[in-house]
Amino acid sequence: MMTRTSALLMLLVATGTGLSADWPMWGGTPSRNMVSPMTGLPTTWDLKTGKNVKWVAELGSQSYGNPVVAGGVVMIGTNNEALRDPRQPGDRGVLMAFREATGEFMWQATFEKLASGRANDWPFQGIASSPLVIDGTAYFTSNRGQIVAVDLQGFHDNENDGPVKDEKLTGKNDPDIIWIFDMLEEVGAFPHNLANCSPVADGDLLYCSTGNGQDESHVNIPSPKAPSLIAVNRLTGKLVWEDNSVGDRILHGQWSTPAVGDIGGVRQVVHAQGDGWVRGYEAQSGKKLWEFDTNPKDSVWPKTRNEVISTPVIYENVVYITNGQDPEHGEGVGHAYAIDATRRGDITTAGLVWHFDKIRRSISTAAIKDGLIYLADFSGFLHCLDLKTGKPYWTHDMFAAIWGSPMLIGDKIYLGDEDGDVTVIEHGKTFKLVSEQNMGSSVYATPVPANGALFVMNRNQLYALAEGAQLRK
Ligand SMILES: [Ca+2]
Ligand SMILES: [Ca+2]
Repeated sequence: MMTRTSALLMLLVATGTGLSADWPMWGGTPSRNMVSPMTGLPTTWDLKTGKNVKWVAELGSQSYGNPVVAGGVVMIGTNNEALRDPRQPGDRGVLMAFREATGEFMWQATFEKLASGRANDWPFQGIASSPLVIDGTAYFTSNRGQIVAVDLQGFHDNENDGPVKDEKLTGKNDPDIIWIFDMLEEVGAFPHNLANCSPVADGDLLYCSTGNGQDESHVNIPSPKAPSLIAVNRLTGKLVWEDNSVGDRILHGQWSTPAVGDIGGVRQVVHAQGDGWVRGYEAQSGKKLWEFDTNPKDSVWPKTRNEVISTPVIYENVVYITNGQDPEHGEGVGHAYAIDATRRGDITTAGLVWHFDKIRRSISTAAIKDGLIYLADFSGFLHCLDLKTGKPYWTHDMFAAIWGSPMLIGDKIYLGDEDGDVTVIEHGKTFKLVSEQNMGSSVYATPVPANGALFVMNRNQLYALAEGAQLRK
């Protein structure tokens, strides 16, 4: 059980300088700020010669579940096209676990596609959730709209952990399930195309977006009474609270992931929802505290009104968020906001700190450090703004769509794009390019640092990069 003290200790360890720190969730910490104090990571590497490449692991053909690293294990979400077990054939969502030190495959959890098809579970998209790891348990969302808790060590510890003991497959390569919470059965969620939430926790409560949305008609919402956000006890897998402030106003789907932080002395869970609003809740009770509309009132879906896919970032009582649309919808106008989340009620006007409207549609999450905020958009631009005013210092054109987020590690920003380039940029008010490497196929994921290595995923491979490493060919 994680007490506040151990949570604080974990935070101190995670934010300590040097090389030793896991990356146990999307964003590294519950505030989701895409920064790490780690130093000594490579700024150049060469996939052809193997320079600074520690290992490479083969994934499925499409991989959208960003890597997390904890307890010596790296986990990613992908599909089943790199078939590792002939007993589990066909299109499936797959969570794969590898040894952090060597890249050796440890175990996988596979999930058959939902019978309802692409309305709820799009073909070949795999698992698009990043696990949250606490005390040796990994929590993630499957393609079937389930929150799944698994033992990080699987059956490698020779123990069947958790209330679930009747797993059919209990080999070393199989998942040790702790519990499963089915959001379709338990709260009536109807995920549009794919449930993808990367969970976050406060104490014993685990928070997850249900992904509830429209059906294939893009007009009808089959489950308007289903919640957007739920809190589940992470030890028992039982529902604690739920909120449905959106009702039948869902524009499309709900693919944003919640963040947790102390705001004005109140522990809050912050979640961007299907009507394009961001909402803050008292984390333990679920009491709604505030809400903020990320769209101008005269905007019209889908031309100018956006949904929110990026993750809110909590930093010194302010919430930073960009809006945008499903990549399938292409490019368009976007918005970025700084929101004073100490306010209460509808704070669209009263809580506005700044609004940046030179950004295009964005599905990327912010990186914040030293009074600067980095925001990327789907049109391929990386913006560096003043954190307090939202005034731009510089903009860099990547010349390809950006799906992932800028990751600020030490004083270097790492950012991937659809062309497969990972660009490294100096942190600061003046733009300075450090290097650019191509990863061979689209980099939809965000590069993440852990324990002296950089983990970069392309569509079908996961690379561990480290200064001085040499991959033998
Ligand atoms: Ca076990
Ligand atoms: Ca078990």
